[in-house]
Amino acid sequence: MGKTIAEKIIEQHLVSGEMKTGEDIGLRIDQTLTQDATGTMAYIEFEAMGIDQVKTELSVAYIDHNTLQSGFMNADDHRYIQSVAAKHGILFSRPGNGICHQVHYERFGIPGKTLIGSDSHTPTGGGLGMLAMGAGGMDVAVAMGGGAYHIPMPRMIFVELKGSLKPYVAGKDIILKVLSMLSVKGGVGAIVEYGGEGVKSLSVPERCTITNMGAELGATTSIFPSDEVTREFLKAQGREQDYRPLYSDPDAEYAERYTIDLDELEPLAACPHSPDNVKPVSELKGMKVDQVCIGSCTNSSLADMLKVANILKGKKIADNVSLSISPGSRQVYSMLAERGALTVLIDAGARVLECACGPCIGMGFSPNSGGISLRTFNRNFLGRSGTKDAQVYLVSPETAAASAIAGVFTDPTELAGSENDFFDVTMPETFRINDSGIIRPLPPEEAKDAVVLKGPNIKSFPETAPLADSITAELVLKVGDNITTDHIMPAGSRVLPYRSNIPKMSEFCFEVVDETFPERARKAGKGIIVGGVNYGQGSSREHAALVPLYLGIKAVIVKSFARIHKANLVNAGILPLTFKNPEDYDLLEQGQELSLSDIHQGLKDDELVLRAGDREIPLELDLSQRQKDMLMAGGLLDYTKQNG
Ligand code: MIC
Ligand code: SF4
Repeated sequence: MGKTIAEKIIEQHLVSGEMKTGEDIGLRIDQTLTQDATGTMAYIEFEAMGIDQVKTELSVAYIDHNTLQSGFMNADDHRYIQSVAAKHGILFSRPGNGICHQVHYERFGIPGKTLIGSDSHTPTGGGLGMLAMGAGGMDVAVAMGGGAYHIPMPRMIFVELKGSLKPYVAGKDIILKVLSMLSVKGGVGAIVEYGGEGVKSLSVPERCTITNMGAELGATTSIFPSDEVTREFLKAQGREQDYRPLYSDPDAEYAERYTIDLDELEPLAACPHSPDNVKPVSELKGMKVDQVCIGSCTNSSLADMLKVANILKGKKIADNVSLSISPGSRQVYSMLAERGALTVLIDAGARVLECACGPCIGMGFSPNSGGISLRTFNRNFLGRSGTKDAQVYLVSPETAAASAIAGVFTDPTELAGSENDFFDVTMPETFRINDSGIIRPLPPEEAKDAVVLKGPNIKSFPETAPLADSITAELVLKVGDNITTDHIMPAGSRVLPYRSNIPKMSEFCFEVVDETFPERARKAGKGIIVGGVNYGQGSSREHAALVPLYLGIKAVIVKSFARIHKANLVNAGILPLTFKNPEDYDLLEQGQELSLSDIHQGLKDDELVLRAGDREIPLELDLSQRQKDMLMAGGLLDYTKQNG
């Protein structure tokens, strides 16, 4: 039987399990990446494992999230990560060098290799033909130590792309189309593979926009073939030797198939507050816009920025609009300067920011009250921008730029025919290569004596305990469907400086849903959370499990989970349970006492009974043996200590 691209890479990296959908598989990991907001925890966990040098082919520590330094905290974290990286054989990408995913595919990604990163948008690398997955920080720590990465074997989804895009329609519109078809939970447990004639017309950065936002489908990852376009890209990055062709077999089997006709596609926008709430821009035309933000790991490539410069050339942004532009990497930034495009952006009135996540993670640029913000980013969850009542729309760079000039939502295809080709947006023959923003680690013999520098904001890991056989606890919070990790553990400039300080972070837990939660959970001492479908979608931040652990949460009972968050709960030693009959969700009320007994036996049988007053509610567990062992031990760190 023929194989898909992902199956070929999985087969080459399989260290345990069988490649049967849903079965636990262990994969050898070639490369890892971390960013600073999840990195401090990941390296504290790595240090706890007592390993001198990383065992991967390549590990890179990026600083790109917490670049607002309005106190010592972020600067201390950067210094800690830099010193830990130097000591343990990890490359360090300095603040200002760019967003992890953008820099990684430019300078390090290799088709056919496996990559895990402590960031949910790590699948961006799938645009280069890598098997790239987002993971919790602890999983990344284990992989750096040479351990396998475990996932349930995904089912395969095929998206055939036909034809080619019309001018001013973008890669972003393709993934928004896929989101409108599959929804934010349609990719859970799946790998989305792109193929068909249309693929050839898409550049590597366009492919990376699509695989990046595969995270919003809930997919394990997304992947493109590695073809001549990939070769040309790697060659232009001075890395042709990293190229290898990678295609699916003609008789590969897929669980689901979809087709998108690129010729038919029009500019789209994801409306508040979910990336799958997609409408054609033509329907939103004329709506007044307050803010436009261009950048993020989804849309900050050189070509994206040059397309924006072409639209802005000789124009001025509307008086009612504030426009931010963050180029994705130092390479992109310097090439914009070299070509004169930076001057065009500045002259048009853009506020050009450093190469970092910035507004995407609420590090500045929060919109005005009730503001309408058009962003080329990947997430528009409630409150993520830092302004709770802001209305955030996700759009392509073309739609963003056209709307910034007009001051109202504008369909960029209306610009077709006007002269907008000042800058050549096709891929350059060679990119500007300057890796001075990457600091190499110390040679192993020197590394032994190197000191790791820890600031006072770095607090220890929350306490864990082996799994109890029975739990009686209050239902401290009942939430609905599609709860994101941004709901559970908000980010933004107020909270991100405390990523290595779990006690302080706990003050913000579930803030957007219920400000009284942290206080109530602390008072209750022990608690259970109940939720709906796709609980924990979005980011890979393990803080969304570690903080509830710190607040005494023992179990989370939901209709269904998002993959990375469920794994993070297990890693933290919190029981992830699902309703056998989803309608039983309606029987439970916040504040009531719940109890679970015979948990150890239940773990073996994959079912438990929840007692709520006189009711008995059947629950299910869908966990691998390794995950059950982990829970029994008190989480991944305790499990790793016990099992070496
Ligand atoms: C995000 O886009 O939500 C983040 C911030 O990059 C997160 C990681 C984090 O919370 O640190 C992600 O996507 O995993
Ligand atoms: Fe950074 Fe935003 Fe990308 Fe997350 S989604 S890595 S915050 S740019």
